[in-house]
Amino acid sequence: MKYFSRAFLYAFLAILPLIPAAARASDSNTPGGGTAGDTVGVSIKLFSFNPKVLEVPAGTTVVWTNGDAIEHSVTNGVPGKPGGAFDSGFFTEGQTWSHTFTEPGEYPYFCRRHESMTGMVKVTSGE
Ligand SMILES: [Cu+2]
Repeated sequence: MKYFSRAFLYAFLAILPLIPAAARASDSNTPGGGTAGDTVGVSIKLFSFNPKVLEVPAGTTVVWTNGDAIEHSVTNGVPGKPGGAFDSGFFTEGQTWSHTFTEPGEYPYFCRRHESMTGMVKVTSGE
């Protein structure tokens, strides 16, 4: 009897670390926006945003990942004329920055340090 209870305890301890991970995965699939948008990634590599133009439904969280060994920013607006809707500040290789788009519209953005780097997020109503 004692053997079985110990085995059960070990089995429980073995799966314990998996529980928070499962909870996190579940949370990331149900953002507050409540649309099908979920989370979409944009990669930054070789001084460009990929995809350069991204169309998402309102409520979507966009995550930019910097794959360059140099700092970049994701700044709303066009070079020399920031829009003010969002600005990541500088982040470097391996780091991410995310923004949730709640209002439909077109959101151009650029990198403050490299003016050739531009991109666009088009947010649709999601209906
Ligand atoms: Cu840059």
